[in-house]
Amino acid sequence: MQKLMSEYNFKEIEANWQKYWEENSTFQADENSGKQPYYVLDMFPYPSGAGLHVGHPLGYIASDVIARFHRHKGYEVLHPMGYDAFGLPAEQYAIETGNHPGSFTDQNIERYRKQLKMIGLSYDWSREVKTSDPQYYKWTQWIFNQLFDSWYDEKANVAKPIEILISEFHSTGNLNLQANTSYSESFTAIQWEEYDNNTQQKILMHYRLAYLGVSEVNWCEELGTVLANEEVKDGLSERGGYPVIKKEMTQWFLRILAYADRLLVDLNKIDWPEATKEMQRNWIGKSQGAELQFEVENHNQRIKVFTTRPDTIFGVTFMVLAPEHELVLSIVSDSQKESVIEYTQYARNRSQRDRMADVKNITGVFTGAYALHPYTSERLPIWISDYVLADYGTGAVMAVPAHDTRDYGFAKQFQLSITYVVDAGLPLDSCIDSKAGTLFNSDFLNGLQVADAVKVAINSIKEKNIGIGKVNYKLRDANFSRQRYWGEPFPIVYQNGVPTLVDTKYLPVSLPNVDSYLPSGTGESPLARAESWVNTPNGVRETDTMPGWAGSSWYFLRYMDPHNEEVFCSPEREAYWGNVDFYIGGSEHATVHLLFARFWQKFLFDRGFVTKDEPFQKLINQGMIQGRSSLAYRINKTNTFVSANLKDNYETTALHIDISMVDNDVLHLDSFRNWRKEYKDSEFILEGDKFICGYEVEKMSKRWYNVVTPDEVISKYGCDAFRLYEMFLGPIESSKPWETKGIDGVSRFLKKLWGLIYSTEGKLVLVDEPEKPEDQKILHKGIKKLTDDINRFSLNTCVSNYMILVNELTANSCHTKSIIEQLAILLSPFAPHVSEEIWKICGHTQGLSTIPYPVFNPDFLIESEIEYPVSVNGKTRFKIVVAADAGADAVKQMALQHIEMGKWLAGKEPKKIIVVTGRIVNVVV
Ligand code: ANZ
Repeated sequence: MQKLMSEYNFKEIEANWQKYWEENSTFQADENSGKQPYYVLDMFPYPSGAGLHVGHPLGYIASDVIARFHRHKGYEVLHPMGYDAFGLPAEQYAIETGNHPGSFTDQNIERYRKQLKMIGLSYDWSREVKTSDPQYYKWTQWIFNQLFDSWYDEKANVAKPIEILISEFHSTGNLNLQANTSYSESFTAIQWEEYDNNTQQKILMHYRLAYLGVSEVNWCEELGTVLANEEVKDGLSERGGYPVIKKEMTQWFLRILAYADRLLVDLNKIDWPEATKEMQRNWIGKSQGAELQFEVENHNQRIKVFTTRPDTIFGVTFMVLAPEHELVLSIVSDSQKESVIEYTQYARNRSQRDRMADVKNITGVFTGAYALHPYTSERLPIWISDYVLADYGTGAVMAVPAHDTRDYGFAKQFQLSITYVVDAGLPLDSCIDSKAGTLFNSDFLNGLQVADAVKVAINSIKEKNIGIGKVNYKLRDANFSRQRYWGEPFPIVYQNGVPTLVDTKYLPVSLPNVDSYLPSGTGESPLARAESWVNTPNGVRETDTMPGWAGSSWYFLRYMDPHNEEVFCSPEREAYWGNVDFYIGGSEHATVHLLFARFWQKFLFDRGFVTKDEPFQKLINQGMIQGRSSLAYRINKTNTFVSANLKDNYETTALHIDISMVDNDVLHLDSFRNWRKEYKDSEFILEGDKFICGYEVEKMSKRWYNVVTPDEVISKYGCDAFRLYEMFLGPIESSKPWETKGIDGVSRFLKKLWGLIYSTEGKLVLVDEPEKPEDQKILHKGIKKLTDDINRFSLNTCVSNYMILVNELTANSCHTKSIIEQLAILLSPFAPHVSEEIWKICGHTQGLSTIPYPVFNPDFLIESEIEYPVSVNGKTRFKIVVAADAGADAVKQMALQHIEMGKWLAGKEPKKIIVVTGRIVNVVV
């Protein structure tokens, strides 16, 4: 295939091996190999127009090391790659240019694929998926169909087919059911039979795991579109700066709340970073407490509140409703009506995030109405305030200012009374939100500790019939609708207003062509423009599309069986691979992607489509590689720039400049002058003969001119050097800046490695001879360290181990073929091209990717001789080398007979000799 090369020519070596792997389908996974499976997965990228910079491959290289290592360890490895191809930037591009987002996306994918291949990643490219491919989203739609046709049985804690629910309704109505539902009425079997189809369908909608509901969206009248939260800043659209208001719209939802508890508890089953698990716990936000009711004075109404602290019931001094609360308008007094309405309007358009985060601006209005304390009948003024969220708990709180910070701030602001009820040993002059202490001022709770008082209070409110114990979640059912073009169409047709599934045999429902990607202007998605697509003989199609996370919630399953046209993944394939053994990706996906993927997996598990109820067994979050920006300091109001160390003498402004014009912080002046017209005539104040730039470590981005691409690094230093260097930068989980010049170290290492095979004169120096014990010792020390480090996922220290290994073998002039062969296997997960080349030079005709990893043999580390330092009167004077199994007496004799010892003894007898076996000899003269 290629001639032997005496010089380390990485360009040729790397190109040849990449070709070899491709031609031989080296990394194609084979379900029938009889080997144990191991599934290594990267979070698949959104193919953006900018391509990859050196930060992106950090995780890809790390997972590739793990994949290659496991092939050597005898596993059948599945290591696939694909594209999360629906996304806002492509949509935006389509709106601006009128071009189809699909072709733009495909162009970007081309570039990504080319760059990924350049890095020598051992992907099974035959399994590539793209979420925007109709053959892929056919199955995303199919999963939606299953969700639509399922409900959640809370008794059995499992999702079941909707037919079971319907037959239950036919036999007993909903009286014996414990289902996750928003339906609160009861009906009998007879009543069910009497309902017309429309009513039955409406009721069923309250049980389906994919259901239609009403929710508030961000509506921008000027842009005629709904915006994502990220597209709204301070109540204005990010694009254009137009006002954004909240508007109620019917949307699709997924009933993830049915899974809240399992999503929480099962975190204990998986090997994920604790910080990521904690983020999921907080996102799910389970709180245990009570729901209880307060009567409203002179109204036939009750206010229901959720509290985690029913023990503080005697500390309630007022009530607060969310401004959107349904009771507000019916209880407000005439005199307060105007200010209440005004306040409601103000609060409506503040985002939930602002409302939660804003603790400084305490605002609110009195409604003029009073609630009655259920135990003391005391009158409690009812206020509205935006610190109470409409969609959490019941949207109302019993305020206990003495023991709740937000309530305390509110009471102080509006001079409301404060009653302390928990003694936590602290002075009673500020808010005491401690959850430990003894109750006082509290009737039947007096003297109890908080934890016990909570239980006693819940029992009491149950007895009094004013409330129940209750669990609440911060998690909301997931909004699954987007009013966008570039997403999966819903497999839904409305027949007389009733949403009906498009039968699986007619999937995929493909995206229609439209004449413009602009929103329709009425709040409907651009799909509404495709009238002939929308109107079918069977009814009117749903025009919303699915959100970006739909396709990414199950892609790992499709890789197992990507070309199957009958089913999303065959049961045999799924049973073989199980779940992902090793998943790597950025921590920005800690909640949305990872939570929804877990939810879908659990759902598919419940319905018997998969055998594991967690998708990702082990997870690692790689850190970010930051850019190192270069700065030039311009003296204010001039066109003169000053070298970094002189800048303090002037008033300057730092300017980001392109890092390609800077070498070792020294600016190339002509490149700078030619960079932009306005710098053509710049003047420079130099240090000596140089202009030194400042620098800043920050996000790698075009905006800061600090982007380094893998393409440029690989073309200069080679892919193996690039891979080693990425791993060498530091622990995989931590963020670190990129500095291209640091790559010289690994570059030298590779040349040194090559020197074990070819002399500087180009002569092959490998020898076929028995291994020398000292080389075996070096090698096996290396095997042990490397294996331990890979298993601990400490990849940066692996690179130092390689350096030590090659340095020591070089120092020993080791050119023994069998040692070098093992070295090639050890190195192959990190630097696969050069390793393959060495393996070939050693005489092998097949690649080394599945050659067993060398096994550590501790026998090689046993020392045959030991070196003892000999100290005389506390100071080391000389050393002796003794057989490792020599006894203390023999060591003592050797030390005394040593010629050096004669000098110190000068004919006298030593006063004392102590031998610490294996360590040291101490002589006192
Ligand atoms: C009385 C009380 C006394 C409370 C006390 C706390 C401390 P988590 O843990 O987040 O679930 N709350 C209830 N619904 C709310 C809403 N819609 N918006 C804002 N706050 C709300 O917190 C539950 C606590 O947050 C509840 O318990 C309630 O205040 C408040 F010493 O009730 B507590």
